[in-house]
Parts: sequence; structure tokens; C-alpha cells
Amino acid sequence: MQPFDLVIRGGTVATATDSFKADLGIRGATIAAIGEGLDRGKKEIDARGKLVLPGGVDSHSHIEQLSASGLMNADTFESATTAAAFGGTTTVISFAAQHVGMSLKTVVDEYHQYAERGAVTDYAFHMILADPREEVLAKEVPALVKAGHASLKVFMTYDRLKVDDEQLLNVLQSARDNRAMVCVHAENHGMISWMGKRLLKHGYTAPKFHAISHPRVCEPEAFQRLIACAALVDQPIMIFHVSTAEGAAVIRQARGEGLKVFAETCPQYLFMTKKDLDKPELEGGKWMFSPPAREGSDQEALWQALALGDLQVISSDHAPYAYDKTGKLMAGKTSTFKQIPNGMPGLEARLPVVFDEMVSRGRFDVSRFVEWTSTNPAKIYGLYPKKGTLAIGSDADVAIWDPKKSVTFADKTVKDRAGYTPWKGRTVKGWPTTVLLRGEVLVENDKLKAKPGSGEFLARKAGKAAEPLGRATLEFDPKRNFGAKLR
Ligand code: DUC
Ligand code: ZN
Ligand code: ZN
Repeated sequence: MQPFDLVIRGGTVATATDSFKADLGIRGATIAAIGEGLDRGKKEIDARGKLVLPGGVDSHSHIEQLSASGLMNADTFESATTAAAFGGTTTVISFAAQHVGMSLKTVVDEYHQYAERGAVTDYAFHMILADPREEVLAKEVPALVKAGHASLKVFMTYDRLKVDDEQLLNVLQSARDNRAMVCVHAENHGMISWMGKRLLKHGYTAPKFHAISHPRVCEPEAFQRLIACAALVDQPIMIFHVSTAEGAAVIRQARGEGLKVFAETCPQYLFMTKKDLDKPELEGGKWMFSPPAREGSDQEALWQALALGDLQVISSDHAPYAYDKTGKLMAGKTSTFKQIPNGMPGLEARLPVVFDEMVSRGRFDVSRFVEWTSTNPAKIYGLYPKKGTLAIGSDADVAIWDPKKSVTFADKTVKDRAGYTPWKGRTVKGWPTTVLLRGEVLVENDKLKAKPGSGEFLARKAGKAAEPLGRATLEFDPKRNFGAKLR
């Protein structure tokens, strides 16, 4: 038997189901053995006192993405994936963003170029459809899915991105025909637009009014409409960034009816509230993202929804804009909340802030941490078991966590290019001190060891999560719809 290239020795290995003392033997890019007393490897890492976890999978991040108004976000693939790696994440799914009039092939080719040039983690893309015209759905989506992009994303709000109900149904049907997951930013657009205008008319322009301009009811209303559309078509969906207790309750109800509705939340909804927006002048703009952070009671409801399985994923929604005229202050120092770009950095901090709460403070155990931040996103998006677990044959993507290491977030140590951290001053216990990607050291001793462009594209087929239920609604069932054949 060939010797191991690397043995990670004496740590506590944790997966989404178990945690146990074991050595991890790696040959080439994959895990070759897990057990006690493995033979010596060509190289050894001493993991005594450490947790040996699968690298994180961050399934919602905006990287080098052009907004519909033409603004490039602050990161490149190099800076964003470097930040991810330092925070223990080894796979990112970011977006390829179609805008009106664009062809999907041109769009995805461009994002491939950016990622090939810079990524240090592995990556995949969700395609944002802002213009789901007939030829795009009939010709381009099938080719896109065949090329390994088995997830689409649509927005139900934002002026230049939103789809109406009929377009949403077209996208759901196309995803069903081609077997892809549909991810959705679901908020009621009319309410946001109407509230925004009223607030500005009455002179309420500060960043904190961003929270008021997204009424809570935006979320359950849009979730219900989305779920009804998905159920009509019999297409699984992923609801992005759930922020309210009422939104989580709608998802619980749908899942209780057996519908394939998956959902995620993000650290900002688990740890922040609308009060974070309430800062002098435009400073609150750093905490401006959509939907906004809500109340303390929502945080508790979201943790509960995770515990019950109604939400399955904690992603970052990394969307970095610098606090200057290239980003948050693009409309100047007198901007209204409507003129400040939405989003904040999160790729680096996602895992440490969640680990601190779940594992160090004991809210849940380490297996649930792995489940929500690595295994479930890998399963839902067709990356499992290559990614998202530590098993024989899986990629040797490993984050070795020192559960005793304390770190205080500070602007000057951030690795992405937002130039600030929304977690400034927060001290977390537990940090990934060594990170491996496909058996190679990615981060060690606070240093990045990989070259830009060493990350690989992950072509994905949709997994089980994206399989339709096969439950025909009355309107699609020829036995009950006067014989009409609609599929
Ligand atoms: N909201 C989004 O929908 N996407 C990016 C960031 C944000 O705040
Ligand atoms: Zn969104
Ligand atoms: Zn987003």
C-alpha cells in the first residue's frame, strides 16, 4: 500500500452526523483513510486538541459581480476566496449575473475568466436570470445546465432584476424541464417601493429607514406566492436569506405539506438587528443589506427553524462594497438610504461567528455546525460527497479548528476588499488555523499558501434536492383537467 501523502493526526474529526477521535490519511487530492493509529504519512500535521472539520461550503456569495446599475462590487475572485479560505471555507458558489438583453453563455464565460484568474478555493456559479425571455429559457438554459450550472436564481424585487409571477412560472418550468434548483430572493417589490417613496417624501432618508422600507410582511407574502407558483409547477426551490419569524413559519407550513422548499439564513440575521443601521451620518450604510436585519425575537425564531430543519443552510450573502465613493457612498455624502448599495462582506466571518455561538458557547453541537455550513449546501446544490464531508474518496478539503483561539474582528485585518468588517470589535472563540484544499495547504500560520487561479470549477448536476416530487396538481393532471396534456 502506498504511504499517505499527509496524515492529520490525533484530532477530533467531525461530520454532520458524528464526532470522534481519529487520524485522517490523505493521498493526492482525496481522503484515503479515517481511523486510529494510521501509518506515518510523508507529511504529518499534529491536530491534538483541535477539531478536524470539512471545509466550509458557502453557497451564496456575490463576487466580482456587476450590479444592474453598472457598479462592480469591491472584490475580485482572488480577494474574496482568500477571505473565504482564512475563514475556513474551501468552496464558494457565487453568481453569474445576466442583465436585460444579455446571453447566458457570454455572461458565464466572463465569470469563468474572472474565477480562473483569481480563485484560490473551488467554485461554482448560480446563474441570475434577469431577462428570462423565451429563447433564453428554451435554448440557453438547457445548454447552461448541461455545462454544469445546475442552479438558477431570480429576484422578486429590485427594479432592474425582478421577475413577475408569469416570468417566475416560466423559470420554474424551465428548471423542471432541465433539472436545476431555483434560488429566489423573495420580497414583495410593491411594498418596498411604496414604503421607500413615502419615507423619502416625509424626509426620512437615513440608513436606518432602510429597515422600515422593507416591511416584515414583504417576506411571508412573497414566500407564499413563490411557494404557490413552485407547487403549481412541481419544482423544488431554495428561499434565500430568511430574515423573519413569519417567513420561517410559511416555510414550516409548506414543508409540513411535503413540498420541496429549502431555505437558508445568514449570520447577519442570527446576530444583528435593525438597530445596527442606526449610526451617525451614513455609517449605518455599512450594515445595509436586503432583506434588512430585524429584531432579537427573529434571531431566536431563525435558530429554532434551523433546529427543526425548516432552514437547512447558513450562507454569508457576501456582497462587499467599500465605504467610499466606489461603493456605499457612490451617490455622495448626502445619499438617501435608497442610493446606498445593498450588501456587506461575510465570506471570512461566516464560519467563525457561527462556530463561536454554536460550538464555543454551546447553542448546538459541532455536527450541526458542519451540517448547516458545509454538508447541507453541498447536498442541496449537487456537490456532495465530493464536497461537504470527510469520507473516504471525498476531496481532502479540511479546516483544522483551534477551539481555544480567540480573535477580535478589526477593519485592518480583513482579507476582502470592502475595507471594513461589520463584525468590528466582536471577539470569537474558535478559529480555523490550518485549511487544506484537495490535500494541499491553503492557509497555515496566518499565511495564504495557494496561488491565484489554483481553485477549480465544480461542474454540478442537480442532486436529489432538485428532483420534482412527481405530484401533479389538478391543473396538470389529464385525469382531472378535462384531458389537457400540459407537460
Ligand atoms: N441583498 C441581496 O439581495 N443581494 C446582495 C446583497 C444584499 O444585501
Ligand atoms: Zn438576495
Ligand atoms: Zn445575495
